[in-house]
Formats: sequence, structure tokens, C-alpha cells
Amino acid sequence: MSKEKSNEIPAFASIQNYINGNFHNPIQDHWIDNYNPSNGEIYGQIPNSSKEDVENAYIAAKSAFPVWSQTTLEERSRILIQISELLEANLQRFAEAESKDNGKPISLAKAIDIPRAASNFRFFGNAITQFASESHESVGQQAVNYTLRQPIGVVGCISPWNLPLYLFTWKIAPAIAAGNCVVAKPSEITPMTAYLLGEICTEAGLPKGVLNIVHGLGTTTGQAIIEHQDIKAISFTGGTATGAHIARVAAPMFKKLSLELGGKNPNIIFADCDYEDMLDTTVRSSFANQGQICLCGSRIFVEASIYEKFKKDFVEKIKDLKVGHPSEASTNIGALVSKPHLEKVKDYIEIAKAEKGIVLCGGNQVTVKGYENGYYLEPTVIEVPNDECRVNQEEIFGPIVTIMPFNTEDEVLQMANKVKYGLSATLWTNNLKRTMRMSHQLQAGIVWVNTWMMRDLRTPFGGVKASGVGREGGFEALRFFTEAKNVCIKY
Ligand code: TXE
Repeated sequence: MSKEKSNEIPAFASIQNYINGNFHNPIQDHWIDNYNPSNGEIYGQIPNSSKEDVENAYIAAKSAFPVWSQTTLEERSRILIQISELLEANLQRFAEAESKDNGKPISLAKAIDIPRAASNFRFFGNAITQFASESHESVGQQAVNYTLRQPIGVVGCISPWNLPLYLFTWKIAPAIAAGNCVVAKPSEITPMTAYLLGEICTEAGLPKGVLNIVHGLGTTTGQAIIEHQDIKAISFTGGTATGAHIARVAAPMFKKLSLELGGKNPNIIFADCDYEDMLDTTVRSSFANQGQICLCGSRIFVEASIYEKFKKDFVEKIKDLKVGHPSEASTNIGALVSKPHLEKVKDYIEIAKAEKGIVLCGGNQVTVKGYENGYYLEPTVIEVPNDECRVNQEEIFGPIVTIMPFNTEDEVLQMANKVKYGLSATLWTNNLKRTMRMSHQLQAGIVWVNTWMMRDLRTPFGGVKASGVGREGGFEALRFFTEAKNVCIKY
């Protein structure tokens, strides 16, 4: 295990593609500026990789596949766990890079994002040694059937900016554990930790070409990956519109797809819940990572009998949250990821007002002393007049939540389900029968009861409706990254 490196990301950091175990400039020498959201300054450049770069990544992956797919599970597992350990040993360095690139508080990157990326490698390193397939004896026909789970070949992994390394590795780790070779693209807005991961993989002894990381815009680099005839599966997390586009491009080539898309998740609070626990968790589920998590509970529905009390207590707690520079330990809310995103989120505050929403707290851009050009916004709570207004229907993906009261279980269930998304839902109640009735009827891939974002990596993760198709996590991810083949032998 190597020692933690103390060197910071240089003030001006340019990064390269990681192809066949080496770092390369983009062939066409096209570059994109990388902004630091905490101060609005350009602090580096990243390749805008072309089709040729993606082709080189593909060739490296294809060449590595015959050996990697035949490498023993124990050896693959050992390397994945070694990557995990190196990530842990480099926690500080990775957390600083993530925070600088994304604007998230460093405390969050250190406590959640980077440890979770390390867990992804450790988890799938172990899971692959436990992954089994079924066999069936065809009684009376003197035959036995067994299922092989074979790696697909070269697969594509495309990830977003909100939890950069956490979501990037959530795809890469099961893909390589299952014996595939990968062409991966992180978000062009937050590429830094993916770049650093290349170094770690080399150090861990991952054979050349098993993981190839190309940087660039979705419309150039991402498009070249999804259009590639021989990249047989795509695992994507990002916006719903992009997911629909990928599905259209991939369909004629019969690519296997896993799409984890947007959410507009209900947080349903009944009067019989454990109030203090609910209140603290609701602050987190509303504003963690500046509200830029697809699982955030952005629509809060509160039973009418406790609505006024909740409103007062919640707003009081929100006013205590400190918006500040991501590197300061006391910061609760860091910077939003980019200027265009800040503008989009701010627009929703105006849309809410025009729709007769009442801003109960927040609503303003914040100027942080010394970082005046950073993308900071107050955590904002909007009381909405009805559940059909745009701020209650569209994914904002920022530090904005809506609240409104409800009277009955049926009424809130209807409102909760009346959006195009169906990723997650949170339910606060101590009534067992209601818990079961509601959990079974909520249109969501994940239902949390009396908690939020508690994750066990063995469980299936994904959404319904416009929140996507397919499931990640546990053996579901290993099933996605393998083809099932049935062998029938007559004896
Ligand atoms: O996502 P995009 P953006 C939501 C959120 C946000 C919106 C847009 O509402 O405001 O999506 O965010 C790559 N072919 N979520 O613009 O564009 C792109 O380069 C192949 C929810 O960042 O979907 C990046 O690597 N790839 C979400 C990735 O797709 C393409 C997290 C995601 O970018 C591509 C982030 C193309 N044609 C945003 N176009 C969640 N569910 O967690 C783009 N990409």
C-alpha cells in the first residue's frame, strides 16, 4: 500500500486521457476549460476527445479483453481490493480534488464520496467471488441445463458531475470485476478524480487496457462512445433527456443499456413519525451536496396536523446552515457545480414566485467573501399552492425544496405518484400497515422508511418511469455486465 500523497492539485491542472495504461493528449489537440465553482476561475484544461481517441481506447480495451476475461476471479478480486486500498490511502488528495472540481464541501467528499468510491471496488472485488448462476435438471428428459454468465466484451460507462468518483466507480468496478474491459467517460464538468484514478489503477497492477478513461463533452466524446458499433453495453447516469437520446442511438445496434436518470422524489411525513429524527434527516435529504443528488427528497408533503409546526422548525434549521467555501470545515452548503447550472436553479425560484409559490427562506445568490465569483445559492424552501406547479414537477437538482400539506393517505399517494419520475421515495411514519400499503404503491425504485439514503451495496438501485431502466448494485450490476448463456446437455 502506498503512502498518502500530500501534494495538492497544482493551481493550473491540465489532465490527459488514460488509454492502455498511459496518459495521452487528445489526438486533435482540442481542449475544454475546467472551472473551479468555488471562485468561478478556470483552473485547468481537459481533453475534448474525438472519435479517434475513443477508437484508441476501444482498441486498447479489445486487446486486453482475452486475457482479462480469463483472469481468475481471485486475481481480479485482489486487484480491485488493491485499488480500493490505494483510494483510501489517498483520501485527502482525492477529497481535495473532488471538492475543488465540484464545489461540494470537502467534509462531504472526505466522509462520503471518496470512501464510497473505495467501497465500490472492495464490494465488487468480493461480490465477483460469490456470483453464482443457476442450473436445472430437466427431470424425465435426462438433461441438465446450466447458465453461464460471460463478460460482454468492451463496455461503455458514462457518468455525471454530482457525485463524480462515487458514480464513475459504481459502474467501472462491477464492469471490470465481471471480466469486461471498459471505455469510460466522466462528466466534463468534474473530470479530476477520474483522471487521478488512472494513476491508482496502474499502481494497483490493473493490466493495461482493462480501464480506459477518455475525457470530453457529451456531444463529442460521449456521442462517439454510444455510437461505437462494438461497444456492446452502455451504463449511463445523468439527465433524462440524455438518457432518452442514448436509448434512441443504441436501439438499432441492440446495445444493452442501464440508464439511471433524474428524480423528483417525494418525502412524505406523517404526524406519527419520530419527529426530531425526521427533521434532522429531512434537512439532509433536502440539501446534501447542494441538493444535487438524484435521490434528494425535493418534494416534501406534510400531514396537515403538524404542517405549521414543521414549517417553523424546518425553516429555523435551514437558516442555521452555513453557505461557504467548500474547503472550510464549518461549511454545510458549498458551491453549485457550474454557472449555467446556478442560473437554471435560480430561474426556478422566479418560476415558483410566478406560480404563486411562497419563498419561506433562502431564494438568493450568496456572495462569499474572497470568492465573489463563486456559484453560491441559499438553501431555499418554497411553499407551493398545489402539487402540479412546475417547481413541484420538474427536476431542479439544486438547493430548493417545495413543501405542502396533505390530509389523507390516498391524497398524498396520488400526489407522490403524479410526476413523470420514479426514482426514490421517503416515508416517515410508525404505522406498520400504512408503511406497507404506501411502500407497495409508491411508484419508485427505492423506498426509504424512517431514513434516507441508507445504502447497502447488495441491494438493487434504479428507477421506474422517466427515472430510467435497469438496476445497478449487488448481483444486479454483475448480471447487467454479463450475458447469460444456457447450456443444455442431454445425458
Ligand atoms: O447531464 P447530462 P448534465 C440531471 C439534472 C441536471 C440535468 C443535466 O437535472 O440538471 O440532468 O445535467 C454525458 N452521448 N442530472 O447536463 O448532460 C455528459 O458528458 C453520450 C441527474 O450534466 O445528462 C456526462 O458525462 N454522453 C443526474 C453525462 O452524460 C453524453 C446527475 C451526464 O450529462 C451525451 C446529473 C451524449 N449525446 C444530472 N450528452 C442523476 N440522475 O444523478 C451528454 N453526455
